[in-house]
Amino acid sequence: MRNRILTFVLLLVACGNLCAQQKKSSDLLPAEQEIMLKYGADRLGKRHDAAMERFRSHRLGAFIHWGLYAIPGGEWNGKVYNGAAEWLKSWANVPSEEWMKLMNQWNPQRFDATKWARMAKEMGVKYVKITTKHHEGFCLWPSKYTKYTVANTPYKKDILGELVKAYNKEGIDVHFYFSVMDWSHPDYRYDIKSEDDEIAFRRFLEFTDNQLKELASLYPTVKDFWFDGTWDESIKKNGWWTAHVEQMLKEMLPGVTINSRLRADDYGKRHFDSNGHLMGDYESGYERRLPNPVKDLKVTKWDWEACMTIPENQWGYHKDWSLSYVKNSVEVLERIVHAVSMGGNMVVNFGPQPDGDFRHEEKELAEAVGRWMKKNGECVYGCDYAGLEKQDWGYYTRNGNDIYMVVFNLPFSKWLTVKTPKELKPVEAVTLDGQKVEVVETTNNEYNVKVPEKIIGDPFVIKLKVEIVNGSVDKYKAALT
Ligand code: FHN
Repeated sequence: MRNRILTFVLLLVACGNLCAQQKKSSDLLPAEQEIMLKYGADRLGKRHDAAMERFRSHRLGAFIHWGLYAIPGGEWNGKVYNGAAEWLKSWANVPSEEWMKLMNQWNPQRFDATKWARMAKEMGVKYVKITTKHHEGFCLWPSKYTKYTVANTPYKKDILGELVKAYNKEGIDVHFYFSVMDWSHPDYRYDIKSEDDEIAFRRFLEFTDNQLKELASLYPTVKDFWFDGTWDESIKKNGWWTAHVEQMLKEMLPGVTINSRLRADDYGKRHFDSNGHLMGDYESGYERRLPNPVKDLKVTKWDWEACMTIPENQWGYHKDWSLSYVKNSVEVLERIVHAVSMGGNMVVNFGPQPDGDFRHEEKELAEAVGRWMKKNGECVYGCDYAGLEKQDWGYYTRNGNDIYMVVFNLPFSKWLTVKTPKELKPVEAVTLDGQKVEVVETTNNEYNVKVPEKIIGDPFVIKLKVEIVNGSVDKYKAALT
């Protein structure tokens, strides 16, 4: 009998595991069917403290991918590789000892943290995510836990420290990108297949803890840790460690935010736990892609942040951008607004040159985005999902009773269709420089908003002031068909 009960219990557990693995992320189970997790989500729903509100209201950030990979810029032994430049070590199969010889060439004479911070300020970004250490293992700070750091290069200086200081001086928050996967570390394992692997990987996790604690104590103004390189089996089999890291950093730095990419639960399920709850503070799976503005409205239920490259897939500096499509500033702006319209943040990536300057295409793009943001930023900062049906002319964003219509596609009719939910009634429409715009009600809860006379080619914004009404005015009787 006892054996039968045991078998039954084991079957239940096995089924629980299987169901957990097969469930789609974000498919919530009814509460009574949820499985017990030690390392699942620590919270249900969004965080609403001041630090998280700050993260959310910023909406626009920049990413910096800077490491040794900037030196070869996608070329190794005369061969140019099309893939992401920061992965060159892997594309060209370069052993770590050889790759790390690039440290002898790390001497970015044109690097000026103050100029970087001014560029970010001009672009209108509210935070910058910096690669403290990418997969290659080279650290932009003088870590005492490895020899592969800026301190052991001809440049010697603490790049990360200089950047934190300069960005903070401009009022820009700094977020730390940190790759757990570290190609330079002898104890890193892609999977755990033996006891030796387990012992080595335990050492590796301790080393990683030390580096993280070091970063948190050397640079206590850091506002966010953005983990990457966390997809390997070795990490998925150590979900406990991912929960521990989140807790450790939150104890050291109250208010700090952590992305979902760090986390794996008891069953190795990532981002969303086996019960469908988001782990970490915001979802970070949207990389070089965005949720569909009609089909994926579920994302408005949690915080999320997307990141994008300017060329197709180059994060670190690649010397030849002609190898893939390069987005123009309007395409970048459209992605920024698209993210905000669905309640997300957008982070635009830059890959500085090995000399410490930015390539001219990046500078020009940052300037163009900045010009637009200066004029139109109020439809981005502090804005959220508006709750209106998407229209072909562009995107809605919302801040309280102000709904922003951000127009990217101009219709020939010169009328912009707006459909509101029953409880919302537009009371006024103006351009951001204050010109009044005509609004005509065409049928119940549907309006035509006139395109302003003077449109100068850029995507433009109409601010629709709305009031909340009880039920709709039934002016047009529904047809009896
Ligand atoms: O492999 C990296 C890649 O180089 C880059 O850092 C991006 C940024 O989101 N993350 C990884 C791929 O997901």
